Amino acid sequence: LFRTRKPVVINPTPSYSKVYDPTMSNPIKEFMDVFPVIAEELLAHLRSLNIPQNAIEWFDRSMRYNVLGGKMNRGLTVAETLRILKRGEPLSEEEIFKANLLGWCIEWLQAFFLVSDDIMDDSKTRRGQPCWFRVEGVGNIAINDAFILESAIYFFLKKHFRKDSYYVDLIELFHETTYQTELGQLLDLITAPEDNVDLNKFSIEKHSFIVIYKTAYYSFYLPVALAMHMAGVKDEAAFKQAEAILLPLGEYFQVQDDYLDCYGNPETIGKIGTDIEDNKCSWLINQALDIASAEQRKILDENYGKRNEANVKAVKEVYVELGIEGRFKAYEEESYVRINALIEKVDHPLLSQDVFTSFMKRIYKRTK
Ligand code: GPP
Ligand code: MG
Ligand code: MG
Ligand code: MG
Repeated sequence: LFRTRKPVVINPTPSYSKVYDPTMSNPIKEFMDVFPVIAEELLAHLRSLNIPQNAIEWFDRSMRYNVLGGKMNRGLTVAETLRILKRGEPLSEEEIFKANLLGWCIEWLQAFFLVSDDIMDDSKTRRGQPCWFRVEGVGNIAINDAFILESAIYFFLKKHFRKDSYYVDLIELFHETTYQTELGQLLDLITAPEDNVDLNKFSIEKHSFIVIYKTAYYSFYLPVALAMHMAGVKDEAAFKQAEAILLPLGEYFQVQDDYLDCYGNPETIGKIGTDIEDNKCSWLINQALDIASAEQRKILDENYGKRNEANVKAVKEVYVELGIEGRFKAYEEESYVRINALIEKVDHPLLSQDVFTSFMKRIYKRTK
């Protein structure tokens, strides 16, 4: 029956061609080339179910809107790491495809998180366009779209890794990482109740837990651990050693995100910060609470967590008085030195320091 139905043609849509540039370097091109292939796999599967055409079109649109358009750092890291772990031995075409497919699985995971996070944070824009739930006609359907984005990961894993010895490791890793991220998101949300602003709830220890769980595991540990599985690493000690660097690196990355929420250029970061009005346990407010005078503390108590420009402005003025930006710059330098010292101690024979230095190079002093 479905053979007679008109197939959905996967022409690059604007959001794909926006990120696809034929002159880009090989690893990026190799990565980008995988997207149309696996997007078509999903759509072909839907067609085989005889799901009505309008659902296929919805699915396709949600996938393009939410998976594409990011920096793709996480996705690109899997193949990059695999290359480093294989010490320059050329990867086969199959290995390149599979590593990039795993990279796309992270991008799908991230799409699932971001669609959900933007609803929870009541955000306005993401990657320079309205958050998916704000698109006309989407609304709460975005919640189900987020679930579908997550399910696609396990569809891809089954299709391409079912026969590999490390198939179960991949599934477990995605499940565990998702759980860790959800725990971080839980603490992020309950530390920031909208109706009850209480800055006493914040602490730098809580902040550290939140950011390691909500960001570092899926953004930093996951891509490297996936590549390690593909490279045949089995020794638990190697995974532990990688984690010991990638979590601090991810923590530093999320502190940058907190900083950019307030001081970044929305045009560059593609989103408008909402941490102050959302009553978030951000790195910035924790620094301010640490050094505020009694009067400054009073201003913060009265203005933090309110959805009003004047209140946000009052908080930002206290940040200026306290030199919070300067404290961030010092933290950035300190993190660079501290994490590089950790990297220098990496000595597991199945790892390489280059895995971590390439990460650091990419994020140090980032502006987006
Ligand atoms: C980002 O925090 C956190 C996530 C993307 C994890 C979401 C987890 C879920 C289980 C939904 P953020 O809110 O600071 O990110 P941004 O600044 O990009 O909105
Ligand atoms: Mg959030
Ligand atoms: Mg958010
Ligand atoms: Mg943020």
